[in-house]
Amino acid sequence: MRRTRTQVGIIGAGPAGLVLGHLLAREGIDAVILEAKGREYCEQRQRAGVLEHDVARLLRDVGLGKRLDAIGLTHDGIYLQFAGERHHLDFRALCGRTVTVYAQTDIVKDVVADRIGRGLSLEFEVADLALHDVASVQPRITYRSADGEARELVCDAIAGCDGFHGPSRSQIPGATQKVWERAYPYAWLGILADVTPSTDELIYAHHPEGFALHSMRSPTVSRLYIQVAEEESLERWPDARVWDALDLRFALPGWKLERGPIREKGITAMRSFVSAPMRHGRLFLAGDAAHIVPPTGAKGLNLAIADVVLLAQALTAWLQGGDDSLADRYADACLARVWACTYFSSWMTSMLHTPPGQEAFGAELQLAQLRQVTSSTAAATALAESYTGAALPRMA
Ligand code: FAS
Ligand code: PHB
Repeated sequence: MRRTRTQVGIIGAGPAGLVLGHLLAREGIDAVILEAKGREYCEQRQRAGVLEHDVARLLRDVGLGKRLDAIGLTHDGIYLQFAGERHHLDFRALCGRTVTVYAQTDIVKDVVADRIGRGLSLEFEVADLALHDVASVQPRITYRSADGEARELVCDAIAGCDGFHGPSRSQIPGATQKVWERAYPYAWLGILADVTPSTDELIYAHHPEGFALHSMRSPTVSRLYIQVAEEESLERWPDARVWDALDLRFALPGWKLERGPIREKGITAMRSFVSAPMRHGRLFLAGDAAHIVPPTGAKGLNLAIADVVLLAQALTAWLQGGDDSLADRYADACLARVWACTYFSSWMTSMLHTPPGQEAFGAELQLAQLRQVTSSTAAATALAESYTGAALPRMA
């Protein structure tokens, strides 16, 4: 078994692992990123699409803004649609912040290209990865490299950025771990279509038949979602049925939804999930490895990046300056933001989705909430501040 060592072993090359590696490299901290999937899979996996105000600024500040500035779409707000009305919320006017439509796949491509270009360590298609002695002073990761060689990586610290289904969270001892979760009785069916978006900014639509979202990826590619049953299968949703459902849920006099070839279709379960603590010994969890939010608030990706901004600060102070006070505070500092985003995502989800068998009373409450958010400046400002995101955290 080939034994190597690094300061930080990072498991997972999603946004959390890649941005963490990038931030650590800027501080001169050595890290190795280990990813189970191939580069092309990671760069094509359709997920998030909206960056918070400060996340977009962070990416620019750390040298990852070139393509973001070239193809990212700055949006001043969103539309909320309900009961045959469509209202615009102007975030820039309400709170002075905007969001940027820039796909998670593009962030992954940017960081991977930058990391490989710098000759920094990033191993794809690793297998049989296991964590060892995470509470000791010399935590280790064993794995099989893409070419089949058995390897052992000795670390000063391990960052578990391996998503909801990765192995890191299970290293938190059951006696200390707390988990909070809520499953929603519906899912999202998402499509990527080669058609010009029929709107300038995102439309979140409440409808008795179910929620719909019109997003986009570029002036020629649309990204749309509809609420479907939680155990739904793609086979029951041929393209025409998807477009018909979107037409129904976005219908507005004088407005037309343009159709085009659907090049990708997928179903995402909806859940809220938080696990604590996000640290055990020298293992630190970040991103979906520790928490999941329903995508209605566009928070998952942004929360993952907020975690690693804190983690990079903590590991730099510790591994360079010997000050482990930030590392001690890491988990609690993350959880404050995790719960704020969990609340907002759950609130947006409950306000906009029609659960199976909803009573008329519940539908009227949703409409009253939507009318308040689109008529009260205070309520609209609260949504704008949460959607565009709080300032990225600094512990020092
Ligand atoms: P990720 O899951 O992105 O990355 C974890 C990485 O770890 C993966 O590449 C995985 O292959 C790797 N890994 C796992 N086990 C491993 C092992 N044993 N060894 C090595 N590597 C391992 N958020 C939004 O804001 N808007 C959306 O519209 C949206 N849509 C989503 C759709 C889907 C289907 C999913 C699953 C999530 C969606 N999200 C969305 C949330 C998503 O964007 C996450 O918040 C984001 O990917 C979190 O990034 P990471 O924490 O890096 O986790
Ligand atoms: C997307 O563009 O994929 C997207 C945008 C906003 C959301 C969820 C997904 O709330």
